[in-house]
Amino acid sequence: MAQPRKVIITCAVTGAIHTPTMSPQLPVTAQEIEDAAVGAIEAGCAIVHLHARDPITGRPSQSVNLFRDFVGKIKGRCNGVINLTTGGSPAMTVEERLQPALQLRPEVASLNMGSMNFGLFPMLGKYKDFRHDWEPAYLEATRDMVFRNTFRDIEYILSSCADNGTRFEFECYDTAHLYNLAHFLDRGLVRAPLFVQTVFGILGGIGTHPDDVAHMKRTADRLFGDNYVWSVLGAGRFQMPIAANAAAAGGNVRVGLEDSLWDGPGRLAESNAAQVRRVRSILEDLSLSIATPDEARRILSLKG
Ligand code: KMH
Ligand code: ZN
Repeated sequence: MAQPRKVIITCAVTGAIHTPTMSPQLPVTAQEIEDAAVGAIEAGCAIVHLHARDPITGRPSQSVNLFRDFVGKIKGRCNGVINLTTGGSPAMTVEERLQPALQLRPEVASLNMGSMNFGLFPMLGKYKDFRHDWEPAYLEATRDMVFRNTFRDIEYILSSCADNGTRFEFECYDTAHLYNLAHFLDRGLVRAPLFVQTVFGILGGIGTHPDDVAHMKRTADRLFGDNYVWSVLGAGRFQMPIAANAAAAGGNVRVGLEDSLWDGPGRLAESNAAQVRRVRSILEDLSLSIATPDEARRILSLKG
């Protein structure tokens, strides 16, 4: 009898989109990021996608020392797969963004598959009385900012990590990014199984309509056939609807406070673990089974 499909849950615990004013639950310090990651894995995710923040200001940071601190401790406390960002924040250079993954050699690192606008400024209208001076300026600056991921940048990250066994969560925010990934596959610079994280609802990328989800999947199916593992991430209030839609259509899911601070209309999520529990119960209601970290390692051919 065929084995049931196992759904991989990724939890992105803090990111660089939200700022500390937006939720008291957003992990900031190394201890908070460590506890959030371990809590999410205990709640049922297989992979934790990690960014770091300056512990005093809460600003996104790619300091390798900050990452080293919590990565080692998370590994000491659980068996979850560690995925380190190479996206950092749209305000950082690609060299800066690469350093944690390059030096700490995680099983997985994110890799953003194209340049795009990345508009965080609409959030300015929803918050006042920011806790830190940098927060409104950070959001405002994205009006003019390009999230730069040129072909040379992508190649630079791939070649820099080529010898460390890291595999990638390919972040695709629009159909063009799928074609970019197909280009790198044709050139032999990436290999199957490709872990394709299709991203919905970032201002600058594809939207959140079910047609958008279906179109990304159709395009990926056509370009990659059986050579890819499909996952989805819906930003903000679209997190759970898109997860449910894609899971029912054969996809894997990403949740976490990086992508949405919410647990329902007007209700902040109490933790990353709470979002993992929420998506897990949706998946189980769909009669789907959840992948353990070791099952995710097998599905994605990780180095372990
Ligand atoms: N913040 C997400 C929309 C990265 O870290 O490389 C995409 C992301 C990028 O996670
Ligand atoms: Zn990220």
